[in-house]
Order: sequence, then C-alpha cells, then structure tokens
Amino acid sequence: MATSPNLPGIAPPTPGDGDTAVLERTTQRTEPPRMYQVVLLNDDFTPMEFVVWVLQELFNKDRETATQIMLKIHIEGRGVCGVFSRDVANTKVEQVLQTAQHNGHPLQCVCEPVE
Ligand code: TYC
Repeated sequence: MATSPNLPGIAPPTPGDGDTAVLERTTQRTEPPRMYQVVLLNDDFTPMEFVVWVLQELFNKDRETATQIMLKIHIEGRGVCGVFSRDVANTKVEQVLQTAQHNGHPLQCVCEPVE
C-alpha cells in the first residue's frame, strides 16, 4: 500500500476523519427534442390535384401515398403530412401557405407538438 510521507505537524488522512472524498455518480438525462406534426386542413375549394401535388413536392410523398393522405383529409377534415423538428415544421407550414396563396387556393396548414 502506498504511504504518504509524514510531514512535521501534518497528520496523514485517516478514514472517517472528514478528509475522505465521496464521489457521487450523477446520471444526466437529456430529453429528446420535441417533434411537431404538420397538419393539412380540408376546405371546399382547393382542388384535390393541388393537394396531391403539395404532398408530393413539399412532403416527398409518392403519388399513391399523397392521394391517400389527400382523401383522408377530404373525408376526415384534417391529416398529418409529416413529423419534423420545430424549425423544419414551421418552414413547411410557411411553404404550404405561400404556395397555396400564390396559386389562389385557401388551403390551410398548421403545426402542432406530437404528444
Ligand atoms: N375538399 C377539397 C375538394 O373537394 C379537396 C381538399 C383535400 C382540399 C384536402 C383541402 O387539405 C385539403 N376539392
């Protein structure tokens, strides 16, 4: 066992005399970042074909999937187009609204946190 030299006037540390170091193990858990779903809303005026095009161009859906999502929105009133980080989700909403406005359609789009 290693021994420390005895210096005059300084007692070597002995267990339990207050010089014992206690190492605490702390576990830091970082929550995963919150995710946001982009939701398209139904209306009576936006052409179905335009919604399918938006889903293909802005949400990278193939034509079949885009058509299914569009029909779900048409029937149920709303539908999820994708799940993203907050910044990307907000950008997608802006892109949908700008594109719809530019083409004269009232298509509405929102983003909401995923539970
Ligand atoms: N309901 C529209 C129509 O009958 C189609 C539509 C689908 C509009 C989805 C918006 O998010 C939407 N032309």
